[in-house]
Amino acid sequence: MPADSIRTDAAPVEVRLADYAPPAYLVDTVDLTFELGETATMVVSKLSVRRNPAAPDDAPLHLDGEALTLVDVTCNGAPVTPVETRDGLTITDVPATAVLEITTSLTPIANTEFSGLYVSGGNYYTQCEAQGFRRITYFPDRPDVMSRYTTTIIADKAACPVMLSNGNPGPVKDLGDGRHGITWTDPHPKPCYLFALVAGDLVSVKDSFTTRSGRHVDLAIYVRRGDEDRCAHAMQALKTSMAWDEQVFGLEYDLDVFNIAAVSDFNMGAMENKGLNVFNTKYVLARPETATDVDYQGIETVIAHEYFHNWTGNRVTCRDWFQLSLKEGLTVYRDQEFSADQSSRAVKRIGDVRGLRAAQFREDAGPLAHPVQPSAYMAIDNFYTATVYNKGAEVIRMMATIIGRQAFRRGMDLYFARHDNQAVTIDDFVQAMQDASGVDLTAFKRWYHQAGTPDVSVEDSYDAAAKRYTLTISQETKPTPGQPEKLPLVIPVAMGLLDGNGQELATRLEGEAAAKPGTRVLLATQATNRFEFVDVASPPVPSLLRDFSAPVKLSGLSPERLRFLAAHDTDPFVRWDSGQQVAASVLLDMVATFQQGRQPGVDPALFEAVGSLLDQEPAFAAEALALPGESTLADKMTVVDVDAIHTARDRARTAIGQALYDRLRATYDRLSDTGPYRIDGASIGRRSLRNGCLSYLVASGDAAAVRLAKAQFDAGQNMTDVLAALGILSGVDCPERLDALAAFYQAWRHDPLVLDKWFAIQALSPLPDTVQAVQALKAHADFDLRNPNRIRALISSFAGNQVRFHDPSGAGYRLYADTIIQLDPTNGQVAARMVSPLGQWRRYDAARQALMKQELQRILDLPNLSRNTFEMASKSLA
Ligand code: B3K
Ligand code: ZN
Repeated sequence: MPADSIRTDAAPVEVRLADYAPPAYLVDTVDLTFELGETATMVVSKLSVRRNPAAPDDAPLHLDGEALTLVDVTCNGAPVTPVETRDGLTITDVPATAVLEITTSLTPIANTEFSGLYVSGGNYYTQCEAQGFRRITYFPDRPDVMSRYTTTIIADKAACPVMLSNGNPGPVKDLGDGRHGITWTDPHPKPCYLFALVAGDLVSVKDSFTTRSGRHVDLAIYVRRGDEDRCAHAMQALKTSMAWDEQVFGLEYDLDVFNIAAVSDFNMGAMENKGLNVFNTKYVLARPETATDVDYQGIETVIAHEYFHNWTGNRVTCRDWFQLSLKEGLTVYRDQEFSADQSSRAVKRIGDVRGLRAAQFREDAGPLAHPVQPSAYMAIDNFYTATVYNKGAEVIRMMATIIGRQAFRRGMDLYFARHDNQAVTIDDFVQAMQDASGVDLTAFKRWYHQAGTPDVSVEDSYDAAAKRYTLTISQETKPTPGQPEKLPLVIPVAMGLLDGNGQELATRLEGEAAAKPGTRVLLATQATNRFEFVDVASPPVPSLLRDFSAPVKLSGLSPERLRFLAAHDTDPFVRWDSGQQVAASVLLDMVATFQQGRQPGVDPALFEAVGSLLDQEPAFAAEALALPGESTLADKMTVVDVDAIHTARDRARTAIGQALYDRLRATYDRLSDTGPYRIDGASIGRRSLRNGCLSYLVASGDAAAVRLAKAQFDAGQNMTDVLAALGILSGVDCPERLDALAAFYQAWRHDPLVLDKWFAIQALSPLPDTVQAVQALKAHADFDLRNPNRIRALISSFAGNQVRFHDPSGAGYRLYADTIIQLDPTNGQVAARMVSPLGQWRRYDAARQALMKQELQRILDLPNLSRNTFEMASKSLA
């Protein structure tokens, strides 16, 4: 199997959920021995296999393999001649129980895909999810094969003082030939995607945790020498996560060690391998001078996410990859709840919904729309999507809302009691929730199978004489690729009614014995549902979708009512969201005026709204102060007008900056005395609001504000404030901008994570020459097409720069597609995940559509395209 990965010279095949069949053989134990070498690593794998009673008794044993050199295979000690297939080996006549021994040879240094065993910075790392284990040895690489692993690592003592794998370690033995070895034993059965090996010259930061039942756990974070002083936050986050999972879900850690290794070449964020999480350095390393508040929060969340997988994913895993959201949706829900408990729940929810709308709603509206449980794929790595992760988390959240938190906890307990050490399905999870709550979730499950974001519209009327209030909720989901017909979903609408003074009214639905105070949940289950409220003393304003109780698009409330809710609602999410909707409609009116060839003014009500936020709680105010982003506005237009959106938003920001200059400056000054850097919610909120004010001050066009931003940059208090100032300056054509960019580069050129920020900030600049700047940065000595973080920093950030990516010349698209084309031969997974911005072509004008499609076609025309990129580009063009 000489190819580096599966390429499309062999016709790509679709894998379908409907074709699921149990494996012919199970593997009870796996005994691996690695003799590590960068150019030649020998892997000996001893498998005790047994025929699966759940499979037909004449099926042959299939072992997956990719980019491997097979050295030898024996069965019960006798040589066998396997049949080599396109994707592995088939061995016939394997007895009902047998020991297979398979020897393969690898070249980790040549592995540029970062899937399987690879080398980064002279050290060895593995990544096996979803299908990397087959790039290490021949094996039934599917999650329903769960085995107990023993892993022996033999390596050069000097090159690899550290040798890690899953489970608990044995003693290190000196082999007397300059090499040493260690054996790790993992007592928990696991699928091979959770296998991990890390070895090299690494240093560690250590700590410990005692579980509530008294197990002592040694904790360690392994990093490259020099990075030891950036691990404290990650370690704290780990300990907090371990305690939280015990308190909230009763889940304890189950090994004597928990290790984390950080690597700078990594395809995604992190990986939950049993007892040995491997992390992108971006989600481990932080010091106040190098990492922003957003980085700190990202670390806390991702550390928690991977730790929580120990139960939701590892102890109970997926039967097949169509069940991916079983572990990912649930674990995202768990990490969201964890993070909400660490700071402001409302601000966390606002951030999560922002992310959901930007990534998942857009995915749902485009050519790559798919259900939370997809039914077919070509390359499973393309399905680690916002839909599977974030909409999957929303589906879990809705279940918790519908059955109630206590029943949800009972459902979790039942799920673990039933399925510990099993590979199960989404249906199994929902069944546990149903059995624990007594609530029939059959109709609710449609959320897993139906793609698309429902449009929910409301109408209401008030009968003053009868004191009756009628609320009508209608829903419709537009067709998505392959799903022309949509059915109604079970939508939980958390709501309340406010009187004219913004006081919460107790509510009583017709037929209910007593009125209920505060927020209640209505279930909309049909195309149209009517809810009749009785004893409503005065005409109410409905507050709907509190805390964003369902992933839907809501419409139907008048601008006046939205303004009222933005000012008065008791639910902070609705307050924020209503304010954003009001701002969006003001901006879209400006866009329409531009399109008619006229110059719009800026609605002074916007100044009032922004001004009234300045005295509010800073973290919330910072969220509410920011105008909806250009992409958010684009999502609300049938044909996106990137230039009009950019100009309208810019002009509104300038007008706000000018109208509120003194108050913004006073707020900025009031928040300036922050003391030493602290990473709690209140401190983050203050920095965030202060930088929001700075951004408006500079937008006003005042030269003194530019000097203020430069002074904040020069003061260099912490990376949050430095980067905020740099970001603001990078959008202004002024000498300070060039000085700051040059100084930043000089200060941080040897620090990869900080240098990523330097690349990203330039790619995000709204200045007209950004396409040329990005082109030049691609040729910069520090740009590295091998490193996914660097590619994401420069090229993916650029795709998020709406006005410059969509440059009418097509130069932005070309540069973007060129990068995908250059990257695909060495890292198809990362290349494929970059395709989607081009797939948004339907939303633009005819000229841009043609240019975007042309680039997609150029990608598709390549010979030897990876299966991953083929899937993304062909679906995007369809
Ligand atoms: N489970 C991994 C993602 C693996 C991605 C494979 N292409 C990280 C996570 O979700 O925790
Ligand atoms: Zn995950």
